[in-house]
Amino acid sequence: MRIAVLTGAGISAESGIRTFRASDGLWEDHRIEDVATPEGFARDPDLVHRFYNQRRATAAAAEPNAAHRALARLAGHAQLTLITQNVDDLHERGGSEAVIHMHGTLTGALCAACDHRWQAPAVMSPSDPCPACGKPSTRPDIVWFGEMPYRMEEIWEAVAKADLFAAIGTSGQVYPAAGLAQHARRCGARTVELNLATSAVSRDFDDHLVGPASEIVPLWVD
Ligand code: BV8
Repeated sequence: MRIAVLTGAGISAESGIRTFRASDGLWEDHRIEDVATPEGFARDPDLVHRFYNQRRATAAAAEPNAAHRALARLAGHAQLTLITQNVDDLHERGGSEAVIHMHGTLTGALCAACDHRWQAPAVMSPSDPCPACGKPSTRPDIVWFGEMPYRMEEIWEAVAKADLFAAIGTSGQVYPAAGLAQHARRCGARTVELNLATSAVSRDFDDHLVGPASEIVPLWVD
């Protein structure tokens, strides 16, 4: 059985990482869309680095929960493609491999001048020189609003080939991730949504499991 799973902030909520909705889209009184954009970074790189330094510290202090660990088990008895919108590394620390981080990772650094990528230090600042070109143009390796998510061809193909598509802990408000359930259905997959509540795309799913991810994902997997 080929299964494609898309996770969102809700799978990490019980690990203590705030979701975007829980913060009602605000951070230090800035709209996340303003902070998580190239324009926001150009306007105030220090503010954006502060935003990601804080999230990097929160993620490093968090532990994977039963939902992350259940998905790692699922890979043992299905052909699983695990796609996440999350930038934390809780899937990997919960035992999953080959995770597709379509919106990048907090542990990655990227040079805005020469596209060099490297392991991000815990705390980044605008004056950090790029280890390749030396320019002070370091940014988090995160896909911001208005930027193309990573590995979309691979994602579209895996979802098209899936027999089952599951979305876990995502509000379905951000595209192209939110369009994956429709794509799966159009290509013949059964679709299931696992969430605390309905999402903006619940109509795209055949089945719904309602409850906290750490309870319903292990039940669904096992
Ligand atoms: C692109 C990294 C084009 C940053 C993120 C108008 C219409 C349609 C689209 C657009 C539009 N205007 C603009 C767009 C495009 C835009 C978009 O969709 N905007 C939205 C706001 C309308 N999309 C983009 O810009 C994307 N790029 O379109 O590029 C392009 C084409 C060619 C060339 C160049 C460009 C890029 C989007 C990526 C942005 N980056 N993240 C960071 O993390 O700091 S998005 C970020 O927000 C997350 O990654 C995630 O994707 C999103 C938040 O979503 P969720 O993960 O779902 O989290 P949320 O808090 O919303 O929901 C939590 C859910 O969990 C809830 O459902 C809740 O019920 C549930 N839950 C809570 N607790 C639990 C739980 N479930 C279970 N158990 C629990 N315990």
